[in-house]
Amino acid sequence: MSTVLGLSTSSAVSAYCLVDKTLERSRVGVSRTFPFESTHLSSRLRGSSLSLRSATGPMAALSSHAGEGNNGPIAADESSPNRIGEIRRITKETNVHVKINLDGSGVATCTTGIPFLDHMLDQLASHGLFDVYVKASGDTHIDDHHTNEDVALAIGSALLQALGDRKGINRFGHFAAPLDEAAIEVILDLSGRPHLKYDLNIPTERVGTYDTQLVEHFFQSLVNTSGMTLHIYQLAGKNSHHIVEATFKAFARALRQATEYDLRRRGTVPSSKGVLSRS
Ligand SMILES: [Mn+2]
Repeated sequence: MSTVLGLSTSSAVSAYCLVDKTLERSRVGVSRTFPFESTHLSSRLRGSSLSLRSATGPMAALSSHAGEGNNGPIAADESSPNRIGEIRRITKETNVHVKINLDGSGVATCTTGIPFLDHMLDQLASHGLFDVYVKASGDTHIDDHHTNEDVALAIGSALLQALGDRKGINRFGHFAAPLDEAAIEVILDLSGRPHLKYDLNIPTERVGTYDTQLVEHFFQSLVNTSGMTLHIYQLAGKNSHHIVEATFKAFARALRQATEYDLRRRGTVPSSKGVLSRS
């Protein structure tokens, strides 16, 4: 009974409770159309229908995969949890609330007080097909540094939470994205080990009001809390806006690859050690 709904594990149940409680006590005026509520239910149902179909044989699983394209959550087995992470991070400098649904549909609701960062987080949702909610307020009267950093730390922590035990995922992601003259390559591993190789040469100090030094700091912060190995290489590019935007697009696509399920894994941890952790 509970396996039909994909709720046979305690982590799935706790994720469900977490979201419901959060919606009840939310202080940020989440509307009734907030994507996490609807996609939560639909992903459970879609996941369960795939599980039932895959039970008829491997070819049925493959055909249902093809029918869904890359958009649907591909359940590794009928106990796949809902992969939602939620973080509230409150300091004297910032107040950040982040929710990420890895099996979303690309809905972005991002207001950080930093317009260019909102634009980049929209890319993360749209190209990663994640539902991304970010509400942040911070000491931007000083500069954007603390808010940029704390948003990235919270996104990394939310990713870590959403990934759970990482069973059945591809783990690795690799994508190169062009944007006109710019081309950026991103290689990542959801290894549990934080490491950033950052090789961008952004020619101007700012894009809009956004300090381009904050791009590296954003990814370093995200890497540190998520436990991700991330390489970013600039293949080409002259326009700062294009370079940064192509970076976020390539990152989103690579992260989508890495977080999606590998059907042949059948729900096992993609590591010869049998565990992917941050230690
Ligand atoms: Mn743009």
